[in-house]
Amino acid sequence: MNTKNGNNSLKGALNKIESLEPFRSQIGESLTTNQGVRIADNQNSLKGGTRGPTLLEDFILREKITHFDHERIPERVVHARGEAAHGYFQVYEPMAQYTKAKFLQDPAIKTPVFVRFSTVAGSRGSADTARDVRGFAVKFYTEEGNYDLVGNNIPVFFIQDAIKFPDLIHAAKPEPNNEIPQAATAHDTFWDFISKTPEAMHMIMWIMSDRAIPRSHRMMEGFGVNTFRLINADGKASFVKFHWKPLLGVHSLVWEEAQQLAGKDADFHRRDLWEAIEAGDYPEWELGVQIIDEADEFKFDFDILDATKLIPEELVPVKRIGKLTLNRNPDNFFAETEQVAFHPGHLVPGIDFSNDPLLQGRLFSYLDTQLIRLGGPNFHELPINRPICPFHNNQRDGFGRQTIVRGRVAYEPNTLADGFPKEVPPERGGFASYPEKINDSKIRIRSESFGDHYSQATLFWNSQSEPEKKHIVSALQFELGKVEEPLIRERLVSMLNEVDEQLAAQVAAGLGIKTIAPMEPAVAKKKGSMEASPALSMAHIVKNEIKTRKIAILAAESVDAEAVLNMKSALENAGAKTKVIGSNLGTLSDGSKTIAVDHTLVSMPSAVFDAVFIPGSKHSVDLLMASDDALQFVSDAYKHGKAIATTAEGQEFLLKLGINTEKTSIPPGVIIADETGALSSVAEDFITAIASHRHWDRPVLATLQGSPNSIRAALQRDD
Ligand code: HDE
Repeated sequence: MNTKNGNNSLKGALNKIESLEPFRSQIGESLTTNQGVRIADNQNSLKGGTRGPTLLEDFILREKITHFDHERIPERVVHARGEAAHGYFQVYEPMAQYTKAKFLQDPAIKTPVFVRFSTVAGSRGSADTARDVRGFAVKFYTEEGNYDLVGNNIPVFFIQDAIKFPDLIHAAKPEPNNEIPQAATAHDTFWDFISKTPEAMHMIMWIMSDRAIPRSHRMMEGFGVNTFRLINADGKASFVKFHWKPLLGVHSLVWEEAQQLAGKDADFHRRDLWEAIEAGDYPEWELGVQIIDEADEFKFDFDILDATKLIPEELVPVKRIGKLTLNRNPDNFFAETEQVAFHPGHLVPGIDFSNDPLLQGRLFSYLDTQLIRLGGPNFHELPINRPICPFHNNQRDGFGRQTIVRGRVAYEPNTLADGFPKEVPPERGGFASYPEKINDSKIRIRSESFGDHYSQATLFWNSQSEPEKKHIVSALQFELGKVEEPLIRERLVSMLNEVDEQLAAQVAAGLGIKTIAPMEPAVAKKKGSMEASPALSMAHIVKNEIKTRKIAILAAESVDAEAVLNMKSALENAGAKTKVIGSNLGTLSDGSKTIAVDHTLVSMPSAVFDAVFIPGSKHSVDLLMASDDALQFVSDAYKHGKAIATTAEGQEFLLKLGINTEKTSIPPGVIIADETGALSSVAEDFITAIASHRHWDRPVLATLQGSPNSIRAALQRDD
C-alpha cells in the first residue's frame, strides 16, 4: 500500500478503537444505538405517562424508525431478481499464447469470485421460474484488479445496437398503465415490439425454448454473448467468445412445472443454489473460449460483432480453460447479493472490447445505473465490490465515502507527495487499450453485414430434437395466445414463417390463423453454411449421472421401511438427494422399523423433484391410491417425463393411473420390480432413467386424454 498518499489513516482509526478494547468487551453483545449507546428498553417508546403521547426527544425510537424508513434502495432496472454465491476460479494451463491476464496463467492460483444469477424482467420479489433469460454475472477478484464477465444463459441477444435497449425493456416490462403482467413477456407490448424488430428472431427461438426455464441455475450454460478480445504480452490480439459449461449438464423444467413452481415455491432456484452449497455439493462450471484469429474476422457468413449471432461450436470449438467452483453462500443478502455491482467495463490487462455496438452501449450503462441504485460514486468501497488488490487514486469525497485518506495532495502530477500515486507503464502491468485502427466517417447506419436476421433462427430450430420443437411451438402458442391484438399475432406468425414453415403452421393453428401473410418487403435470407448445429440442442448433452438430483419417495402407514432405506442408500450413494413424502408429517412404521416423513404431498409438488419411487407394502400403496394428491403427484411426474420406479406392490398404483405395466409395454423411464426382482437391479435401472433427465416418448395417459391439446402436444411425442 502507498504510504505517502494511501488510505492507511484508516489504520490510525483502527488503532484508536483497539485502545478501547477493554471497554468494547464490556459492551460485549449489548444492543446499542448506531452511536454505540447501550439500550435499556427496546420494547417501549418514551412517553409522557403510561398512556401519554410519545416524546420527540426519544432519539432511540427516532434513530431506529428513521433507519428502517430508508432500508430499501431502488431495485435493478433489469435483472432485479437474483441470488449469488462466493467461490473461486482456477485456470487449467497458462493462456499466455492468447492473453497476458495474470489470473489466466498459473493453475495453482485460486482467484476468488462472486457470481450472481438473475432473471431479467421481473421485480425483486417475482418468481424464479418465469420464462426469461437468466443473467450469469461473474466478478473475478484478481491480483490485477476486478474483472467482471457479465453474461447470460443464452448466447445471443434481442437487439444489435444498445440504443434499442430502453425500447426493448419498456416493451417487455409490465405495461405501464396497469403494471400487468409481472415477470412475463406474454403480453401485447412485448410482442408488438418484436413484430417490428426482426433482428430479435434468433433470440426469440431461444427464449421460447426450454433454455428459458432451467431446472437449476447450477444446470445451465453461461455465455459472454458479446465478442471480446484477448491480448497477449506481445500485443497480439484475438477475438474471443466466452462460455460457461456446467459440470452437472444442461437441464430444463417443462413449462407446466415452471408455472406450478411459481406458486408452490417461488424461490425454487434461489433455494436450490443455497441448499446445494450448504450441503457441500459445490456447483462447478468450466470456462470455455472460442478464439478467432484477427485475420479470420470476416471468414463467417455473419458478422462476429453482431450480438444476435453465435459462432457454432462445430465451426470454432470451445476450448475449456479453467474451472469455476461456488462453495460459500453469502452471509447477508443485502450487503452482498443486492449491493454487488457488475460492469462489463471492468477489465484487466490482457482482455479488451470489440466494436460490437451492443457491448459499446453497455459500457456506459452499468456504472451510470449503479450511481443511482447504490447512492453515489463510492459504491466500489462496499465490501463486496472492493478489489482484493490495493487501489489508490485522487478521487475524493462524495456520498457514502468510507476511506479516510491522509494528506493534502489529491492531484497528479505532484511533487508534495513525491508523485504518488504513479502511472504504471503497460510493461509493468498498466492497462493500455488495444490500439485498433479507426479511420471512418461518423454515421448512424447499421452495417449491412448485420442484415440477415433469420438464418441463425432457422439454424437453431433445425438443430432441436422433436420434443424441444414441440415445446417451442407450445411456448409460442401460450405467449401469443395472451396477446389481445390480432394484428400483432398475425405479424409474428408471418415472421415465424421465415424461420420455418412448419413451425409457423403449428403456431398459427393454435391461434386460429388460417392464412399466413407473406412478409413485406420480402426477407433477404442468407443460405447459412450449416443445416444444423448439434451443440444447440439440449438433447445432445451427455446425461450419465444423478448428482444432486432430488428424488421423492411416496409413503404411507406400514410402508416397507426396508425398501425405502435400501432405495435411499442406492440413490444417495449415486449422489442424489431423497425425501420421504407422505399425506401427513410425522413417522411411519412397518412394525419393525420407523421412518420419518420429510414433507407432505400438499406442500411439495412433483415439480420440485426429478423422479419418484413408490415402495410397498400393499397397505401403504392402497392408502396412497386413495389420495388424490398422491395420484396427482405421480401423474404429473409421468406427464413431465420423469423417471418413476415401484416395487412389485406399487404396480397397482401405476395401473390406477392407466400406466401400462405389462413387461413388454412398460413406458420408457418407468421401472417396476417383479415379484422376485431384487431392489438393487431396480435401483440401477432407476438411476440410469433419472440420469436421462426426461422421457418424452411415452404414450399419453388415458387420465390426461381430456386435457387441452396444447399441453398434451407440448409434453408428449406423437409417435
Ligand atoms: Fe445488462 N444491464 N444490459 N446485459 N446485464 C444490467 O446493470 C444493459 C445485456 C446483464 O447480477 C444493468 O447493475 C444494456 C446483455 C446481467 O447485477 C444495466 C444492454 C447481457 C446483469 C444493464 C444490456 C447483459 C445486467 C441493470 C444493451 C448479456 C445483472 C442493473 C446494450 C451479455 C448483473 C445493473 C447483476 C444488468 C444494461 C444487455 C447481462 C441497466 C444497456 C447483452 C447479467 O446497466
